[in-house]
Amino acid sequence: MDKIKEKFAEKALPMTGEIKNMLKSHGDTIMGDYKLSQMYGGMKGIVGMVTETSKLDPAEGIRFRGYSIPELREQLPKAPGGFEPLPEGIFYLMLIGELPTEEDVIGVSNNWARRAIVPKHVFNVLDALPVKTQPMTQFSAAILALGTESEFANKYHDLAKKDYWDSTYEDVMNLIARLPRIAAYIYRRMYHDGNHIEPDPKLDWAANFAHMLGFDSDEFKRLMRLYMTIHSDHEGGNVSAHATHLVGSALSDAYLAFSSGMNGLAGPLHGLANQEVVRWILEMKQELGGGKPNKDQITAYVEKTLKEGKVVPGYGHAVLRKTDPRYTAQLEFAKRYIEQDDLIDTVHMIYEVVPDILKATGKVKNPWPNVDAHSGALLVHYGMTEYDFYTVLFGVSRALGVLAQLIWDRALGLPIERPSSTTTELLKKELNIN
Ligand code: HAX
Repeated sequence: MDKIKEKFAEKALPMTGEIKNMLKSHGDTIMGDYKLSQMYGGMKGIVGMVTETSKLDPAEGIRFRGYSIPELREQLPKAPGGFEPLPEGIFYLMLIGELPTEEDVIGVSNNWARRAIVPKHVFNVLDALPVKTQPMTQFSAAILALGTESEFANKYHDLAKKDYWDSTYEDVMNLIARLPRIAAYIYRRMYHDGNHIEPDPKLDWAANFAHMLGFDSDEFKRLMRLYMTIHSDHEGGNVSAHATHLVGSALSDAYLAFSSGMNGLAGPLHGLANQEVVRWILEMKQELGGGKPNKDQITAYVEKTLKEGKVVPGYGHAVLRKTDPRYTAQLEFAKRYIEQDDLIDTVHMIYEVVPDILKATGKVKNPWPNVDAHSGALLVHYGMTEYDFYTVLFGVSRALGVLAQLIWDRALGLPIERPSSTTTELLKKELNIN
């Protein structure tokens, strides 16, 4: 058995007993109230489920098993001579709940490299789609096509409930191992005439991804390691995590569940915002006749965007109420490694301008930048200019958190999710409104 799988079983399986006991003694405890406005407001602020992998604090930002992003940039194992954490490490942390050793991380890297071969029919499915098909649509279709390999689905009728986690673990590890190849295939097919690059199993997961995309510089590999780490999870209620969990709760296999999560990530209010940011800045530059915009010009463009009834992409958040630490990590990365870049300067100047304008609207609850405000500019700097593709990168990373959680869902035997709903008519009756 894989060492990490053994360790997971040691950690997770006794927790089912602990949870049973907790529910026996505290199951009737009232955990919170909610308001009518929350029922019409996307259920924000209602803590309605359990996610083990990470927790989002509105003021502090994300903590993965209690560790903040700055702490993890220090403490997670790195590639030899590198400064950024290896994403294998954050996966280990989220799954096991402990910081990994170098050996643990190498173990995960080798494990994924062994599982990385993508069956040919998945490429055939991609090749059958028009080359201009939206990259996230291709990504989701390829994940579904890969589902023919699902051990959980193929064995389901012979499995006892207590063993569901085991084949879900196998599905998750296979899926994560294969996602970079699928994503790179889509990228090379769309933007490099289908000139594909074979994986290099000697490289770590993120570096191999960079290599298959066609970016072999140490700088891009370094960026990919950071990118894959910081986008990996954002507790359980965001659309991609919740969709994966919800669909998985019906015992749909990891491929079906994760593809649903990716369909949610593809929305402009969620993961698509990373490409919207670059598109929006380029449109601003074009409208201004090129060059680097100054603060007054940015102010005018932001005001115009708002006046047109559009959102400023990369700003705001449903939970966070301060600058996203994932934005800050990228800002620090840019300051450390990049001497000068007009687009990155513009992103930083937008940060100086937008929060005050959004505050002045009086309605935006969080005027600060989120993760998506910065990521595109770093990619453009290193030569990946095809911003239509960026959400796929986000999706590859998001797999680490939401799929680690899916193994936990199965190990803890979490039931099918089924909240109740009501109608406006019934609410009006209840509230005596005519
Ligand atoms: N620009 C303009 N208006 C904004 C805004 C922004 N960046 N952020 C929020 N608002 C508006 C909302 O549209 C809403 O307006 P109405 O009352 O007219 O409908 C009002 O302010 C209140 O919204 P909120 O409560 O502050 O924010 P929500 O929780 O409803 O939405 C969003 C959170 C992230 C969807 C929102 O801030 C937004 O649309 N931001 C821009 C898109 C974006 O960057 N999305 C990525 C978020 C991070 C993420 O998930 N990444 O994957």
